Amino acid sequence: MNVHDIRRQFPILDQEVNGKPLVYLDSSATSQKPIQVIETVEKYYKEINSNVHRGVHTLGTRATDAYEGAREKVRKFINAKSTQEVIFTRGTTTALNTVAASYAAANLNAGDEIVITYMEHHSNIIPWQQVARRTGAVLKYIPLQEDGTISLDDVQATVTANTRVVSVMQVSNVLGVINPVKEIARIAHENGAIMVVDGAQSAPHMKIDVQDLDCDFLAFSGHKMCAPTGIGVLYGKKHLLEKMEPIEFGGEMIDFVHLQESTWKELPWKFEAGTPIIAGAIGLGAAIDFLNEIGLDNIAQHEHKLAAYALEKMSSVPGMAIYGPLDAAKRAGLVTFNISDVHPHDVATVLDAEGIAVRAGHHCAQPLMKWLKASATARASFYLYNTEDDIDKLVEGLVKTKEYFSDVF
Ligand code: 7TS
Repeated sequence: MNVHDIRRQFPILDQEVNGKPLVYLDSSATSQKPIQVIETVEKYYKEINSNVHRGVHTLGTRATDAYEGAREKVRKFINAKSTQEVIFTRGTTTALNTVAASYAAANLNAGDEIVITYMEHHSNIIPWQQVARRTGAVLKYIPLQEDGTISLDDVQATVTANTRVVSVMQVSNVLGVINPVKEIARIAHENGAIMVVDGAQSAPHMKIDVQDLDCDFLAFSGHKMCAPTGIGVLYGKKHLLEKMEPIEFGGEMIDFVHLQESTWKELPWKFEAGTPIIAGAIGLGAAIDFLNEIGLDNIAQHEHKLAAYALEKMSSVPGMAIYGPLDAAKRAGLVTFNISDVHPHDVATVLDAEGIAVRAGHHCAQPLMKWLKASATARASFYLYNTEDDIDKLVEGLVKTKEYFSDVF
C-alpha cells in the first residue's frame, strides 16, 4: 500500500482547516484513526454491545470473544508468551502507575534505587517520585549526552546493586531518540533490577518483541497507534504479575468475596476491575490488524525517511534550532524545534492558520526542557499517513512564521 492509499483510509485527513488542506503533524500526541477502526467500533455498538465475562446470552458471548480476541492480537503484536501477560489499561499512564503502585510500592525499601532518565515523560517520572516518597527509595537519573542520547557507560555508572527498578522510554516524544532498551534491560538484570519500558512512542512505530527485549514490563497507549482513546496495555512477565496485588478492586476482578476478605481472579483479569474498556480493546485489535497489514517495518522505514527529509529541509530555515541528534539514523519520526526568539505557541498559531497542526509546549517533559534550557518548544511528529509534501508545507509555514515575526520585531 503506498502512502496515498493509506491516507485515503483516514477520513479525517480529507478536510480543510482554516481554508487550507489539513496537514496533521501531531501524531505523537494522538494518531488519527483509519476507517477500519472506526467501523469496527461502530459495528460493535450496532451489533454486539454487551458486558463481558458474565452473560450466558449470545451477545455477551460475542462481546467476550471479541474482547478476548483483541487481547490475543496484542499478545502476538508484542510477542508475549501468554495472554495472561496482557492487561488492558486506560493507557500508558495507567500502566506505569500500576507497576509503580503495585510492584514497586511492595518491593522497595529505604535506600533502594529507582533509575530513570532526564528525557522521561511525566508519566514515567511522577509515579516513581510517589513510590520513592512512600518507601524511602531514591530516584536517580541517567544523564544525557550532548546530543540527547544515552550512553551505556552512563547507564552502567548509574545502575548499582541497590537499583531495584530501571524505567526508560524506548523513543523520546521530544528528542525523537531511540533508546537501547534491550541493552539497558541487560544491565538492569545484571544488577538484580527489573526493567520497565515506556513504549508509548515506540509501539505505534516499530516492531516490539518483549521476549527479545527481555523487559519485565512494557506500557503503551492505543490512541497513538490508530486505536480509540481510553485503551492501553500493560505487559508484564507472568511470574511478576502473579505476585503483584491489584491496585483497583471491585467487580470483574474477584474470585470469591467474603464478608471480611476476598480472593482475586487469575491473570490478567485480577488487574481489570469493573466493566472493562470493551469497545476500546476491540478497536485496538482492529488497529493492530491494520498496522500489521501495512507492516511495522514498512512504517518505521517510511517515518525514518520522513525524519531525515524533515531534518534536512528544516535545518535550511534561518534561525532554526533543532533538539536531539541531527543524525537521522539515531531518530524516530518527529522533530522538535524553535525558531529564533519566536515563542513556540506563536509558531503553532501561525502554522494553524495554514492548516498545519503541530504541538507547542513542554510536551509533559519539564525536566528535559530544563536540560535543553528551553521553556517550551514546537514539535512536528509524523506517522504512516504523512508525506514529504506535508513537510514541504511545514517548511513553507516556518519560513512564513519567521518572516512574519521579523516584520513585527
Ligand atoms: N510516555 C510517553 C513517552 C508519551 O509520549 C506519552 C504521551 C505518555 C507516556 C502518556 O501517554 P498517555 O496515553 O497515557 O497519555 N505523550 C504525549 C505527547 O508527546 N504529546 O501529547 C501526549
